[in-house]
Amino acid sequence: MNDRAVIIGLGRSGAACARVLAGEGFEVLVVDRGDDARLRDLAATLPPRVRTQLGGYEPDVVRGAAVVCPSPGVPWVAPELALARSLAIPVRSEIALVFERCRGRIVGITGTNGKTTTTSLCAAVIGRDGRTVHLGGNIGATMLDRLDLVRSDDWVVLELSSFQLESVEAPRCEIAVVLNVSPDHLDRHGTLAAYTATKQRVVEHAASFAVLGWDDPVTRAMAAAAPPAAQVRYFGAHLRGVDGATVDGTDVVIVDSGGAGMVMPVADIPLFGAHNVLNVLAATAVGHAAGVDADHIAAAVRDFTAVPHRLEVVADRDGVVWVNDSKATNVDAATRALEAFDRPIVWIGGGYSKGVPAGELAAAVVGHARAAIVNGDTAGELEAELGARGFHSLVRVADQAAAVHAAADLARPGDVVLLAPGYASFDQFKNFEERGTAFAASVRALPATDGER
Ligand code: UMA
Repeated sequence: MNDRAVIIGLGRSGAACARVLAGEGFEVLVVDRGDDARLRDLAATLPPRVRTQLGGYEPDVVRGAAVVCPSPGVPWVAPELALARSLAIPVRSEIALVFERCRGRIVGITGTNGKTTTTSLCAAVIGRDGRTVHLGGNIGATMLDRLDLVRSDDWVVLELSSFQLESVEAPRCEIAVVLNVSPDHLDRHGTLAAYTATKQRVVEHAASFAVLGWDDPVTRAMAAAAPPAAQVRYFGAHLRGVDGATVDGTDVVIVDSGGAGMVMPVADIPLFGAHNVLNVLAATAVGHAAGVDADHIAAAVRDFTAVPHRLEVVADRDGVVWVNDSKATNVDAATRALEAFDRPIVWIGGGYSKGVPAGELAAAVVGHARAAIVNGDTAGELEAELGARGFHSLVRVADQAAAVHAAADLARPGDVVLLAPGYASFDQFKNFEERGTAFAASVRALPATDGER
């Protein structure tokens, strides 16, 4: 029997595939276009049966393999994957293998923004009454290498990115959730329609429930794609005549068969911003669909703490609150962050462009920020767009470390300094986590003030 597995990309998911397939007796080859200390360290942790080849690979590396596993960062249309398909070699991503093999009850959460917070909230809500919950997916924790721990009555709560969904033909979730859709990853998916279709795939394969954002016309319309066996629930600030979770006056409520049941006061939600109220509504609708009662849902939300890099307060110095929203890697997320505060904002933004023009982000900055500090690859583009809108409280610096110093000079007591870049991090960092961690470190390293600024 041919027992060669070729894994493209030595990241978190590639390493998980390598460990699992080697454990099943495959001769595993992991290739990566990169070659650096991180990759070498990770390669050294893999089982002896796994060979690694760093620093590039031939387009026909898949030839002779029994299975090919691409990392999420490998475009689904990459030539090496096309070759595998033409040779009838199965192409299976880590997350596709999870869907094929998982015994548990899957809740799959996708959408452009709010995925990680909502996924974490859903896991907390479903686990609150004592059920076993496994949390993973795009959130950073691979699931394939933990499937042994999953029993059939356990819940598996997965954050699903468009990159991951692209690789799963039938993402069958017991509860499928699409939060919202706005332009992102157009460099990978080509068009907004293609990106939207990828997200809609979870709805098309929902087994029991589809939970959809009501306030976003794109996700609301996805109800038509749900199979007859799945019930549709919504979440949103203004539900009309449908079941789900919404706000009634000052309270989060569950609407079921037209009747409303109290969950908790909105004021008790321990997170910044109107978008986080929506995330809580989504988790409430999911919890209700999973059979969790309102008291347990409310208790889980009350005890929830912000996920790192998502409107995370990293310092409160001399009356200035420093907030890390490094996960705001697109216009929509950065706009929501800018809308989340009722105090003056010194905004830090700019980064690696994914092909979305800067105009809309500049307009949001003009609408909500007192001052802006731009840096990174898109600094020039942002400077031009902000200038064109008559916004001149603007400083352009080379990199994020310099931006933190500039912000310290500009900020006054009562301000928020908000890192919500609106772009990916790859111009200066490995990923958004590294960017957020570097931001927090730069803030902590600022010299102590003498109060005279
Ligand atoms: N690589 C190649 N050839 C390619 C593309 C990539 O060799 O054509 C190599 C890279 O050099 C890299 C390796 O592949 O060394 C791994 O790359 P990867 O970026 O696919 O990363 P993983 O570490 O496996 O992480 C992936 C997700 N990354 C992406 O989708 C880009 C992680 O999501 C996820 O947490 C992890 O699997 C576990 O499921 C991160 C992310 O940025 C958080 N996601 C995007 C987002 O949220 O916007 C979609």
